[in-house]
Amino acid sequence: MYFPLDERTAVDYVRSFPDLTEILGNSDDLECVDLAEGNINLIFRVYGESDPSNRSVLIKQALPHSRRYPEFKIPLDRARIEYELLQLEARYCPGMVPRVYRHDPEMHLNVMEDLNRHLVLRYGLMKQIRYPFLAKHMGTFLARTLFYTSDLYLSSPEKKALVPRFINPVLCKISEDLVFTEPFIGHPNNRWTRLLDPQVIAIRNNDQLRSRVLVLKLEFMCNAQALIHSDLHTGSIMVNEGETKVIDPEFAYFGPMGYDIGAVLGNLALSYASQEYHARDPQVRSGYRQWLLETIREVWTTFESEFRRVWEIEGNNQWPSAALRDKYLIRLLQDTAGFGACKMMRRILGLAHVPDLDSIEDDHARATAESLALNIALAWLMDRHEMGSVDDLISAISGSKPSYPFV
Ligand code: SR1
Ligand code: MG
Repeated sequence: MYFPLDERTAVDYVRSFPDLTEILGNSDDLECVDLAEGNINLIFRVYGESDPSNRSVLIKQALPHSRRYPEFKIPLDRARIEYELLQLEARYCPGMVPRVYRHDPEMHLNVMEDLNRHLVLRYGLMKQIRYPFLAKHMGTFLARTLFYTSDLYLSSPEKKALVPRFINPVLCKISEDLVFTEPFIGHPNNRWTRLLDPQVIAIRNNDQLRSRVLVLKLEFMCNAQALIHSDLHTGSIMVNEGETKVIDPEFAYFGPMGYDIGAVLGNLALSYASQEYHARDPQVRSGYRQWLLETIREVWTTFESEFRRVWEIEGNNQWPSAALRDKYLIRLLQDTAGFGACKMMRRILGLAHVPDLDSIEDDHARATAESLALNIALAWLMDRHEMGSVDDLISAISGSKPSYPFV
C-alpha cells in the first residue's frame, strides 16, 4: 500500500530488501537524509553511517502533488514513466543515466544510483566550471534518444504501440500552462522582477510574439515526433570532469524533438546571461561566455552529425530522400530556437524560476541579466524561420544587449 516515506521509514524500506542493503555493504547503521531538492518529489539519501566506502542510494518517491507547489496535483504514475524512460535511455546511451536498483509500482518510487560524485550542471555553470565532455555527451544523448524513439527508426506499429505507454496528460498540461501560456498573459502564478515592468508589459502586449509562442504550443501538443525527456534544463543534468548524467525524465511523452534540444541550449543561454552577475571579473566573464557559446555550437554540431549518422545506417527506409534529411535538420534547428526561447522566457516571467537568476539578490543586477536573457529569447523566437545554422543562434546571443536600465 502506498504511503509517503520519511527519513525513518525510508531506512526501514531499504532494510526490507536484501539487494539494496547489499549495495550499501550490509551496514547495520543505515541513516537517511531528506534532500528536499527539486520542485516535485520526495528525495532521500540512504547510507551507512560508518561505511568506510561511503556507499549510498537515492530514493525518489512521487507524491500526489508537487512538493514545492502543493496546489499542483500530479499523478503518482510518473514514477513508472521515469523508470521506463531511464531503461530506454540506458539502452541507447549507456552510462548517461543513473542506474535504477528497484522500481516499486505500489510505492511509486525508484531506488537509484546516488550521483554524489556529480554536481548539478546549473550550479557548476554558476561557478564558471568548464566541462570538457559536456557538449559531446549531450549532443550524442539528444541525437540517440530522439532518433531511436522516432518514426525514422521505429516501424509504424512499434511507434504506435509505444506512444500510449507515455501518455502523460497532467505533466504535459503543466508545461502547456507554465511554458507557453501563463508567462505571456497576466496570470496570478507569474512572478517577475518588477524593475522589468516595461519590458514585461511590452512582451505581453505583443500579439505577433504571442502568436509565435502559440504556434510552438500547438507543436508541443500535437507533434508526437519522438519520446522526449520534456524537462531537460540544466538542473536535470549532472556532471563531473569526465561524466554527464541525465536525470528526472518524469515529464516524458511523445513530443517535438526541438523541445529537448531547445531546453539544453536555452538553459545554456540563460547561464550566459546570468554571468553578468556570477562572473564579476570582466575577463573571466567574457572567457566563460565564449566557452558557453562554443558549448552551444558543439552540442548542436554533435547532435546533427550523430543524428545524420544513425539515420543513415539505422533508418527504417521509409524516408528515401536526401533532401528530406536537410529539411528535417533545418526544421529541428528552427524548432530548437523557438522552444529554447519559450523555455528561457518562462524562467523569468512565469511561476518556476532558476537559481542562475533567482540567486542574484541585487534587484538591478538581476534585472540586467534577465533583460539580456529576454532579448536573446526574443531574437531566437522572432527570427527562427530565418535561421540556417547554429551560428545564427550564437550570433543572436552575442549580438543581444539588456534593455534594462531603460532610457
Ligand atoms: C509545478 S512544477 C514546476 C516546474 O518544475 C519542473 O521541474 C518543471 O520544469 C515544471 O514546469
Ligand atoms: Mg525535474
